[in-house]
Amino acid sequence: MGNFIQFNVENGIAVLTLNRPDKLNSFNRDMALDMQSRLDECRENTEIRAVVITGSGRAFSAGQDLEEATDPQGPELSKIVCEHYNPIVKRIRALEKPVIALVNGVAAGAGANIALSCDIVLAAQSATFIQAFSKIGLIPDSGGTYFLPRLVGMQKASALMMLGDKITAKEAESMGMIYKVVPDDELESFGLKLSVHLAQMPTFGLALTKKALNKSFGNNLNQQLDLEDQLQTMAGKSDDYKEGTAAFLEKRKPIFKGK
Ligand code: T3D
Repeated sequence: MGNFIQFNVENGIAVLTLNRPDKLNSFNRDMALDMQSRLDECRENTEIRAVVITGSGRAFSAGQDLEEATDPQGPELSKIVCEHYNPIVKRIRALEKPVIALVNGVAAGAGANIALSCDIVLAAQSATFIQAFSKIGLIPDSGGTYFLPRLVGMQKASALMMLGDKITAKEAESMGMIYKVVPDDELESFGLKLSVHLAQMPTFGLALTKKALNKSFGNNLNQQLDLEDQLQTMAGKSDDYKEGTAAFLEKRKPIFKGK
């Protein structure tokens, strides 16, 4: 494994830091494969109950490394999409733990859309988002055409994707693209505090919530009600549900184990 993803696990939180700062954390093949392995580790390690993705230096990620993409010896476009980005996005959506993106700077192309595939997106005030693909003649990938219209509606998504405009974190927050903007110097501490809070919540229930949301836009109401019934039955059998209700009735703080 390369060193393009810094990986730290502490207090039940895994922090994945995209780490090619001199290239604005743009993804080359090694970095994409490293990220996939680290996400697998997050899935397998039961100590990890929440996952944070952020960038080192001044960017979150500038998307695909365009030097690699245009290198005749490099991987071809279809390989980049199928072997680099699709497996990352699928892993983030399938991970039965909350994934929080801390967007510390510019998030462009695949970098922006990987952030949008996370469960909760926080951005520093100075961060920006760019659907950069149209500017170089590509179509948005990494799940962008799936997530963005669901987040901001078809009209805004079309304009952002066709024009490739740079938008501020505040604009992204106002249009519902991200959860919250945080002052630059508070992003890390605020993000970690939120992640610790999530990791101490009933994470089994959060995983089932994610499952329900993953299906939400594809199902009709009846299908979604059936799914809620099925998942609620599972949640109701969890130790966390027993603990949550017992703690409420005993007027004490619950201790959840994610089981
Ligand atoms: O095959 C495929 O491509 C399929 C996959 C597609 C997925 C995609 O993500 S397509 C979209 C790819 N990304 C972009 O088009 C964004 C390109 N970058 C930019 O537009 C700008 O760099 C930013 C708006 C992100 C930031 O601008 P700025 O002015 O703050 O920084 P800069 O000076 O442009 O970049 C700093 C350095 O990073 C610079 O290197 P240097 O000159 O200091 O050695 C620049 O070349 C490098 N860099 C930035 N983005 C990329 C990159 N190097 C390689 N690939 C990049 N994407």
